[in-house]
Amino acid sequence: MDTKALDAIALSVRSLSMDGVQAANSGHPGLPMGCAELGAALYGNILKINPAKSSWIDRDRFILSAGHGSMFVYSLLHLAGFDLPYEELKKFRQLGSKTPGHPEFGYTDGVETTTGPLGAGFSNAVGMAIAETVLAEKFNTPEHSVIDHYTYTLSGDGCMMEGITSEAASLAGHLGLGKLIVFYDSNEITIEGSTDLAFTEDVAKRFEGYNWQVMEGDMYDYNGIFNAVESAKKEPNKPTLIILKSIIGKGSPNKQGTHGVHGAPLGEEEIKETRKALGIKEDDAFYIAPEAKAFFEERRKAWASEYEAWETMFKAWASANPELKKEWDLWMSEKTDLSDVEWPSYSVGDSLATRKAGGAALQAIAAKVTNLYGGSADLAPSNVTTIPYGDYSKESRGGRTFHFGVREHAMGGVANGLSLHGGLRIFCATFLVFADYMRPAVRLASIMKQPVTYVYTHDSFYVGEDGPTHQPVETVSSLRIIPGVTVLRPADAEETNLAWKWATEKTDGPVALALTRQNLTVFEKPAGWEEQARKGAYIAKECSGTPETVILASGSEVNLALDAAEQSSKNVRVVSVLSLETFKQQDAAYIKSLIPEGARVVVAEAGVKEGWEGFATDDDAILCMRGFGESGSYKDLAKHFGFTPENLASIL
Ligand SMILES: Cc1ncc(C[n+]2csc(CCOP(=O)(O)OP(=O)(O)O)c2C)c(N)n1
Ligand SMILES: [Mg+2]
Repeated sequence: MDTKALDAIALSVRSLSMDGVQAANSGHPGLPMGCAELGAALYGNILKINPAKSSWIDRDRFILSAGHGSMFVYSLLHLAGFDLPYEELKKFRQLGSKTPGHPEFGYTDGVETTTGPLGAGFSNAVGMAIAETVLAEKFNTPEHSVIDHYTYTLSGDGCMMEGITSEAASLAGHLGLGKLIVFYDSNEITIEGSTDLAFTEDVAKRFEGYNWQVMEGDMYDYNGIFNAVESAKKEPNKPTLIILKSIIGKGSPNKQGTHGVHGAPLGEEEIKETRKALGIKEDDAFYIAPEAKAFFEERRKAWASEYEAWETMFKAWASANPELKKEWDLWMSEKTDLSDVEWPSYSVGDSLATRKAGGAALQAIAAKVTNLYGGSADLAPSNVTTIPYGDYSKESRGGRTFHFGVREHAMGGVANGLSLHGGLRIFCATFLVFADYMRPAVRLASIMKQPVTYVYTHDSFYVGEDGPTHQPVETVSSLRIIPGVTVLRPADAEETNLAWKWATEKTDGPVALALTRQNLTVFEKPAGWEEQARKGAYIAKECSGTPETVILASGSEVNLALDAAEQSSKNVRVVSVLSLETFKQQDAAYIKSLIPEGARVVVAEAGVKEGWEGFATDDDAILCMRGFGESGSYKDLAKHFGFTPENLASIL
């Protein structure tokens, strides 16, 4: 171990970080300065990466869960030789730079996931560690281990306080993810001051309770860190938490150890003092120690040869296992081939819940798309999401059904990590009303353009007796307003096939499926409806003559609209809106082809009206929910809330 070189790296991280934050006049110098030695140890010695091939599938993953300390990763990625030029460090937090305020997946070479919402990165790391075990189980042979890497993350006090971390840690411990190694930057400082204000629990005991291996050490003791990592690697059955006592902002003579250095520039004066204390010339901004540069020049050669050795092994594996290699190529390709899927088929008049139809579509896809994995937050029987390829567990890494437990937020974060890792297509499931428990993760999936599919069943007051807590009212609308989230609310089993197809073909963002608990009747559709439905909406039932009224309905309300149209004496066209947001993005001509000028427009959806107002002729023309649900049989509730053909017909 070359501690002199590591010290030079740590010094450079401190210098680059404090100067980056100072230049931006905003940001967080405390974490990068406080954890600089760990950064040096990680990028200097521990991580198996190849900056020249940053997408190498078998690289170790490093995730800065405490995303506010972003200059930590930027400094290290630059030093290590990722595609992050020196000039970018000087443009920290500027529009268009590769050094945004928090690490953003897809913007910066070497950044594995978007972090900032505390705890999110931790949950992503759990997902990545699971993905590693899945791919290793699938592709490794006794002769060749083509997948064999670790997942590391750095979490702070904030991450440790967040509930998502507890959920994800509990799951990771249960699953015995031995190749997950978490460093905890225990500086006992958060924004408001000392952690004594709000956080005095024994984190070590907590994680031991989760069935983790826990070690404690000093952030500034390289040997201690290396030994801890070695011990972590020797424990294949438990994830490891390495708690490192540290000093926030270490190196700043007057501010270190205080919350003042958490999220504010040091200031010109203190930067001068700090440079003096660190042995950097007074005006040497963005200083990089020559020893650090020289060290990484050598390190890159070592990384390159390690990578070449893997490639050679990979080629040998590929030629020895041509069938596996074929599957590998399928798994690793971004697009999913659905051409062989034997879709369940239905007849007009069939009556089944879209959750059931969803389950059938999922099974049909899973039979052909062998890298489709997923599960539910303990609601698989209700969500109808179990696929018949065994359970994923500590003992069985080959099972394709995850049991996330009752942990919706972590499920969302873990799903993101599974997807980000590469190689897998991921779905997860819960009741629609609990989508709110995982909303931050859905938002991050969208920001990161991850094609995760959310199966949200029990999508309205038709849930019935469980009452208002279980009856989504605002949930569909609130998912639709997250940019980049495609929300599909299919109206029958055939639309559900299309919805699953849509979700599985998507490569650039999450899809939420809103599915019913109650039965819906399969209705007759015009030729070519699928192509039109891809535009978000299509004419489900045409009337004779010019339509006087057009009903825009989604999901279960399409059946209702068809019945109401039948009862009405007017010329009524029924439009099924599978994806409201997609429909809104169509050109005026398409929208007009469905909603002719002059027609009365009535909207029916068993949710709040927000999102639909622009279409409806007036407020009286919207059949929606104007409050929360009630407990009762769904038939009684439908009457109570006016979701009857008679009532809808009365406003046409
Ligand atoms: C979910 C979430 N809540 C709040 C914040 C705002 N925030 C950013 S950093 C921080 C304190 C974090 O403390 P710690 O993790 O100990 O970081 P340190 O001060 O040690 O750098 C808070 C509350 C956030 N980023 N994410
Ligand atoms: Mg802290």
